[in-house]
Amino acid sequence: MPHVDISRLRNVVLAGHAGSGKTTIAEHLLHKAGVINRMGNVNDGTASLDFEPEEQKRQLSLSLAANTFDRDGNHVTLIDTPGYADFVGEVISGFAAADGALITVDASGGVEAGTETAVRLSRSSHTPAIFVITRCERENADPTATLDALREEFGNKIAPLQIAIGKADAFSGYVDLVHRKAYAYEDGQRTEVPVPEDMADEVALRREQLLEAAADADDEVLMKFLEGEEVSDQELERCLHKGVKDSVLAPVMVTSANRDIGMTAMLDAIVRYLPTPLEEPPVTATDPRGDEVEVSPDPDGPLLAQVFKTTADPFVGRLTYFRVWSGRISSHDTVWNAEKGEEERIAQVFYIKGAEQEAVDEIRAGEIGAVAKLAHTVTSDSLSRKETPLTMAPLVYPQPMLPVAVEPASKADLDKLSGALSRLQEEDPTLTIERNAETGEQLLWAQGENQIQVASERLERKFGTSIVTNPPRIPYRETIRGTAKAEGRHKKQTGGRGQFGHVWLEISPNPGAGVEFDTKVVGGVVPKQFFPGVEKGVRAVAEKGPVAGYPVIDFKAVLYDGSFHTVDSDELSFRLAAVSATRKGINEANPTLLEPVMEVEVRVPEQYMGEVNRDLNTRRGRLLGMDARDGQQILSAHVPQAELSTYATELRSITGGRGTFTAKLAQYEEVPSHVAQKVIEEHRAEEDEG
Ligand SMILES: Nc1nc2c(ncn2[C@@H]2O[C@H](COP(=O)(O)OP(=O)(O)OP(=O)(O)O)[C@@H](O)[C@H]2O)c(=O)[nH]1
Ligand SMILES: [Mg+2]
Repeated sequence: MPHVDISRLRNVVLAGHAGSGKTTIAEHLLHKAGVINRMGNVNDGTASLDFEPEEQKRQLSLSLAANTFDRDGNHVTLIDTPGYADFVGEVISGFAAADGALITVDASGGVEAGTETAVRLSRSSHTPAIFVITRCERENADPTATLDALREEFGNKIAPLQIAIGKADAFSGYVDLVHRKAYAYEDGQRTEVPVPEDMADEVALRREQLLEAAADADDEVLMKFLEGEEVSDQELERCLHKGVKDSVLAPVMVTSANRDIGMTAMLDAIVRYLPTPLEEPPVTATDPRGDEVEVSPDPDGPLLAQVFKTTADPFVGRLTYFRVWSGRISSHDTVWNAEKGEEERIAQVFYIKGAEQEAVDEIRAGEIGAVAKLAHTVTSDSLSRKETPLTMAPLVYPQPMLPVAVEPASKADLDKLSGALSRLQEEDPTLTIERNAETGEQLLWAQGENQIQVASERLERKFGTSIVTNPPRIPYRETIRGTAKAEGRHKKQTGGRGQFGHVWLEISPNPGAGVEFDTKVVGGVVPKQFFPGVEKGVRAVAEKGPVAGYPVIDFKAVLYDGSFHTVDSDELSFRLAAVSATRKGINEANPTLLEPVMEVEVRVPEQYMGEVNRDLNTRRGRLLGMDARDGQQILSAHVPQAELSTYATELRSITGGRGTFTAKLAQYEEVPSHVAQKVIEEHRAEEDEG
């Protein structure tokens, strides 16, 4: 594909609720433009942008994928993204690279959680959008009701560009409200027809809504509109383009990919209404002094590019997708990664063509490209020149809230595991990996269970590593509530020199002050040189408590009596004597099990409050307060960590994907006895096994 001028580029992200038809639309557009010879289908795993085996198996998208087609001399790059909430990171990446968005809305589903996410990202990334009502011919589809739902949710800036003729099985075409023309389809053939008479009122009402929204974008048109003067088609088109570009309005189109209705109109709308990179405001970057600089979309300006995706490609290895904002990156170039302070050698640069790449001489400002085998650069990094180092604000991905413990499935997998996990995380910045120092577990934090499932399949396919996952261990603690005195004696007589140590310890609570050791020995019954041995014994027991093997916190042990043998006593003997005394003492001092309790903040739309609250109650949660912020309700509560291990999944199902939460450790609290009993039994069972 030869380069075109920056004023002829469109970078368009497709986003919307899961299953609303994004990939199918992309397939139609690419096919119409002749980029793919055969029209693929999501349902039989042949869609060109759902090319990963994990996607084909599930018949849905899991990763962003891109391809470019030509429309009347304009290069339109489509970035298809997944709708499923676990993979929202891909949508964030897609928005970061695009100048405009197509937001799909299923005609029978209306405004769903995925729609809201797309709208939120379109706003936060200042990416203008066109809404596409999809699957209008399906049973129960109601495109006009969907339009109204959009207006209700997002207000008057939602501007109908078309309205549907018929709905569900009777859906047969649309009225173009800009040009006041109607189109009917038969067997995919579009013919212009008179506007159906019975739609006259509806057409008048919707055109009024369109004009009202458009007038907001342009004072001249506004005057005409208010004075009831005629607005010409061209004026309206110009005004709509301006309104979309400035995010003053968002047009709405109606389609059915299955009946091939509205696809050509969508091609026209992309080119006509969505902004070119040249129309985008300058991006803000930071220079090494920390000063902000505005960088304009100029192919001859200083280089500024940002990486929005990294993937492990089976053929070319690590593949980095980037968007050039200014300047250009050529094949065999050397660029500068200012975040890492490293030079990167560029091999061949490519255009992204679905699963494949097309070699090109350079990627220019406004274009999206890829390069293989970068050494230091990861997603979100900026690329510039060493003479003009610049960084853009990093992409912000949601914190993963669902932890699982990961173990290699076999000995052979053990060696490869940590390398494979870090490459996996490179591909998906919404996953994090953590080695929990206390439980010794390798934790994978994810957005949801599906992401974990997909991650495990990818580990196997791409990196040849099999894993098993388990709920993470809860880092319980033990402590004591009472006081006890306990004796420990270690004596061994073997052939020559024996072993002898004998101590009396007083064990008492030491709230909030950790483990402490002290001595109150009178008359040298235990000589000083054995004190360290005694202390080691106490601390060894504190590391692995007698109740369920968890660390014992907040107790004090005082050595106050004992005896020794001039020949046989040594440090080891006293250590062993102290171990036995400490264990006994703790067991007699009313030991208890403590659990980590998290401070949880849940954000949900008002209507889910009751249900979320009830659910928190069943998790032994204690409500701390409620608050309203940005139109959402915020609940804060103390909830034991043990009750939160699958909360990310449950909250999503309660709130239809609209709820989010954060959690941080608040304090340790006593475990209720029925729960404690279970933990102790599990510990015993493990001891028996091991
Ligand atoms: N009846 C009907 N079904 C459609 C239409 N467009 C897509 N579908 C079907 O809807 C399902 C989802 O379509 P996709 O294109 O995979 O939707 P998506 O938005 O890419 O889905 P995710 O990638 O999971 O977010 C598939 O079974 C499609 O065949 C349409 O116009 N009419
Ligand atoms: Mg898809």
